[in-house]
Amino acid sequence: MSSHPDAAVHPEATGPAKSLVLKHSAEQPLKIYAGWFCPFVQRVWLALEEKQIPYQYIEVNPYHKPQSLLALNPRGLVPTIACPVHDGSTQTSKPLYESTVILEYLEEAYPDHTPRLLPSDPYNRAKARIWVDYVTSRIIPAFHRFLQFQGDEDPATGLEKARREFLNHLKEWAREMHSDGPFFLGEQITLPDLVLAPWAIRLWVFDEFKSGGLGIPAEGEGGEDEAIWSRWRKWLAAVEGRRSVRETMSEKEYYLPIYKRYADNVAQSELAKATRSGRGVP
Ligand SMILES: N[C@@H](CCC(=O)N[C@@H](CS)C(=O)NCC(=O)O)C(=O)O
Repeated sequence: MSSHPDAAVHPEATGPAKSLVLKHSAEQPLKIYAGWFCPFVQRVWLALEEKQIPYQYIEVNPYHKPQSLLALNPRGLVPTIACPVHDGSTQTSKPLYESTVILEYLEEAYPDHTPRLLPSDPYNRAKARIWVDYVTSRIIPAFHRFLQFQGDEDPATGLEKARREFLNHLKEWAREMHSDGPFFLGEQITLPDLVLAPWAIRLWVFDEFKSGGLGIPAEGEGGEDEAIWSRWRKWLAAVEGRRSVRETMSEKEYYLPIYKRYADNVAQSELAKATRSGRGVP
């Protein structure tokens, strides 16, 4: 089999994430098969760190799928986890995948680990899930349509439209935030924050690669949207300052070639292809 066109990613985490990987390289019943660069992985990694759940970090290249990954997840996507399962007196493990499913699993399987990442009240919990889903079904596809956009700058059809649609989704999400925050539901970090954080801290890709840049107005320049962008900035500052977020990040120079392939729309990952075909996320 010829090698995947996206397989040339740097083989391991760098910077702060490298230290964290080293701290979690020893054998543990719960294992996460991860790619250091992957925002879906980072969602789960953030939850493990927030909740201080013991885990073993196993780096795999999902564009060069090793048998160890395919045996657990036939689609060969990261994150994939191996969950400890007690079968009588023996301990075995069973696989799980899909970042949001894994997040829910961790919340239920480790009830004594705080912070709780969903509200205790059923209505509020359901409501939080709506905004978790909004990130996956609206914000991320719009992020990738904007990032992978090729073509003109026509305000009605071009890059400007892709940018506006992305920013409108961010604003709609931000409008639902707790008024003081700083996090989505208030003082505590919860799932809506964790599912968006990996993309929020990668917003520099638009200034780096797209003509006209990201386009979120600078402080005081948001016009009628100033209040909502101000709330967004407060949220983003809280997320960027969070230990779990800082410690799961690698050095920017290693993300650059990966995101350049998306910005040039030549990436062949399932995510890139799903964006091109209008399917959203893989
Ligand atoms: N829906 C999945 C998406 C995971 C995903 O797309 N991961 C990427 C890396 S960021 C991957 O494994 N790509 C391999 C491929 O495209 O073949 C989730 O939420 O976990």
